[in-house]
Amino acid sequence: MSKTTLAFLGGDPAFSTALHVGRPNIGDRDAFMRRVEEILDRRWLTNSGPVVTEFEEKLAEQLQVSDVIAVCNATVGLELATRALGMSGEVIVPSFTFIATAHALQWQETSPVFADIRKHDHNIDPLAIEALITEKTSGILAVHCWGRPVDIEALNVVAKRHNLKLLFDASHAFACDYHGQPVGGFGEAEVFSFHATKFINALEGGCISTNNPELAEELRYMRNFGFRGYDDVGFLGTNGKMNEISAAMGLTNLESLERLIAVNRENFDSYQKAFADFPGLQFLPAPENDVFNYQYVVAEIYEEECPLARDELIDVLWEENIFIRRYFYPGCHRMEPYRSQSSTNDRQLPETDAVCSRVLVFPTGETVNGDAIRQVSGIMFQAIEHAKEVKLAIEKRSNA
Ligand code: T4K
Repeated sequence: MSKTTLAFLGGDPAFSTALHVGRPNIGDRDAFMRRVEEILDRRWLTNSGPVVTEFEEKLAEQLQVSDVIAVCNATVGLELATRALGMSGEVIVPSFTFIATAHALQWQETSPVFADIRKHDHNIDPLAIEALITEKTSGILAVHCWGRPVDIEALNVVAKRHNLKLLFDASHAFACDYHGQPVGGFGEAEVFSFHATKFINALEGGCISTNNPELAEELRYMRNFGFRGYDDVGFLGTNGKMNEISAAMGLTNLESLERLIAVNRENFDSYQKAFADFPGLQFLPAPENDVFNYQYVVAEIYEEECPLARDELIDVLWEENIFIRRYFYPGCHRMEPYRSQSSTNDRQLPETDAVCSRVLVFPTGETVNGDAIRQVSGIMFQAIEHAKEVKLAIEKRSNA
């Protein structure tokens, strides 16, 4: 499996077509095209059309909740939910997440207060939350990072004890269970992303799921400018609607859910095998005994045991056209506008910093298979065999 020369050291790239994290999964193309034709014939393109309604019904079934509100993306979904739940002042949130989680709060003029994570699953640490609660705290926005559910029971206890709203960013966790129950029905509401890179994609899109019909009704009005009926605007709203083509894509992909889990699962297992003896590399395990979507293959590189640092491995792989990623480096608390805020810039988040320095996310999904995975591992083994030359080449480049 070893190539003659690493691209980083002057050879040709291993992959002529780039290997990406987040390459979209695409279900039955014919079914999608049929739906698109019907949408065009119907000339009903958005504003709660029949395909969006069908998508919402199927999602509610899948998530086992009373209500699902489809939205244009998860960021807007989080903004809508934050507002509808009356969250204001400060909301406690992990820093180790995609920046959208924090921005959605800040966009609603609510300050994200960053909590540290647990090393073993990269999720918010319930024990870190209580120390951050002040009289301004109105809620907790927890993220099911990489699809692994947070410790929902512990968060329920903290939220109840301090009378806080509990909202979940479930962007990664579609088709993932917590103790046998689908993520989607916990807390006040949960928000999923159907962005192109997500397990189920609707091109762009998202949804809010809840078991509170009154909250759902308010969210439906809010996503449509606050309209409660014809010419009747009841309160401040925005445009958070999903369009019909997005819903058609979402519905079509939903029909392939079992197959997509199987593909991801097989890739996940291939990665564990191919890297079993790689020094200093540890994969985040899948949750035991629960349904899981395997959408993110996440590893950590422990520099003291690996001949190359995490970022050196990234440099080598990118030259081979293998675009592994170091999500969510350097953590939201080290990005603007949060970095410059006095409340944030002295915050110590040691686990977040450590995980940010170690994480590597590998490509998976339909466009990746066992052969590609073995090739990726072959290159990484070759890179550590030639660690000295790689380090020298990096030094030369930085001095050039
Ligand atoms: N909360 C959490 C925890 C999230 O992770 C996210 C989104 C959100 C909230 C917000 O959800 P949305 O508002 O987006 O619904 C990507 C996605 O853009 C972002 O949606 C996602 N999280 C995040 C984890 O990943 P980037 O900055 O990595 O995007 P980009 O353009 O670099 O794309 C990633 C890779 O995917 C590329 O290497 C190429 C590949 N790709 C991408 C697209 C769009 C394709 O192959 N085809 C495509 O169409 O953020």
